[in-house]
Amino acid sequence: MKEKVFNVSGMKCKHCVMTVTEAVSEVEGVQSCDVSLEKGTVTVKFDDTVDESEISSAIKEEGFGVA
Ligand SMILES: [Cu+2]
Repeated sequence: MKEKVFNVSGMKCKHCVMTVTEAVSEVEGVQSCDVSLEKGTVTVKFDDTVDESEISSAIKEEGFGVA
């Protein structure tokens, strides 16, 4: 199990949080996803089978920026 904190820009409201949470959770192998709107962070726990780029891509596809 790995854990990474992604810095995500563009999240402005609870709807954005839901959108990001759903997109990340849909990536196969992701165990949990915790979004902080205040900090602009997305903390993800995932299996070793998952590449970090899959997660950042899922976030970007929803129109948000990943640092
Ligand atoms: Cu929003």
